[in-house]
Amino acid sequence: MMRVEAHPNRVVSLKYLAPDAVDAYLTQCGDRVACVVGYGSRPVATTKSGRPVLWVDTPVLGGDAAYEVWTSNKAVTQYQDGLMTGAGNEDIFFGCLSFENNAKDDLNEVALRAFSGIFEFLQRGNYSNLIRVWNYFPEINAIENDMERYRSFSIGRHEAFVRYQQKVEDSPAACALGSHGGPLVIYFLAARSPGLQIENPRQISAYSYPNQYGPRSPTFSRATLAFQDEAQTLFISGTASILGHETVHPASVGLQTRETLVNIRAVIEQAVLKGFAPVDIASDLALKVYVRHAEDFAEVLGIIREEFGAVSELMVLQADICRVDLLVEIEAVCWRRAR
Ligand code: 3EB
Repeated sequence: MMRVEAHPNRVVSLKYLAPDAVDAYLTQCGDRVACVVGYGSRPVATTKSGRPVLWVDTPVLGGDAAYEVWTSNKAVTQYQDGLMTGAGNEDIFFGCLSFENNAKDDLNEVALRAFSGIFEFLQRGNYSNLIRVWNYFPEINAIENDMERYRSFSIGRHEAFVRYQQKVEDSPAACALGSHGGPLVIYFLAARSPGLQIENPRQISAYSYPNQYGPRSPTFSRATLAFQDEAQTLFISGTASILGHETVHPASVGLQTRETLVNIRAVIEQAVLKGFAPVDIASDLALKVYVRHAEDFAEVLGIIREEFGAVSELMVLQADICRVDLLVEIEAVCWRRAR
């Protein structure tokens, strides 16, 4: 079998793959595979070849299922401890957690437990810098015990940041989306070297949102610039049609998509001001797109192609977004332009 050479300048690389392509790619990457996440409505525990998969129950638009595969440019060692599985090497660690959210547990308790586990792991080990966190859980906009579940989640997450003395300004890049069922699923990237937090001048920092969006602000940065020199990688949080702290264009998925792409460009521009090399959108960008209503898929994709051209890595999921008036959210990873 042909081996896929590691991209020498990429500490982590990302591919979005259809189910029929994932096993060949995993074989080609061998011991450099650090994290495999699966999406779709029919959960699977492993790929066909037996590689464990962290499953997120969200429909894939343009396919039945899809896989997100993270590799490193150096071999990783697999890790398992209690509720966390993962893989890492001397530079990076990917961790995966799933928490059943029984009716008797408030989601804020579950989120507190989850993030406490993450911070304890980070403080014990060699990877003290949380770079990027992905959060998925069902019924994100549902009201439970008089509180929207996203807001409950934000309370528990915030409490963990306080207990483990994390400054909110150092929050990782993140996203939080509604799955169709299953547990609270969290996966994260941590690194040995610190990242640089990037904010968007068009938006108030999420950790400073006024409390009309919930009693505790979400703890995330707009982006994290990770790794040094040629390996610089920008992890852009879930980005939406928000200006200041307010949702704009609540009734138009097309305008929301355009505003979101302007916000993504603004975040990249801020990173460039802080020393990131300009990005070649066609070859150095991966986009993961969430649309609230599946029927908006074609319109959203059309606008992305119009604005950004043929993005090499792109996946579109149907998911609920954490504000009821948001119809689309887009996250991105940008690698430094090869010279
Ligand atoms: C926003 O900008 C849209 O709670 O982790 C984006 C990214 C959003 C991350 C999170 C929420 C989160 O506020 C929502």
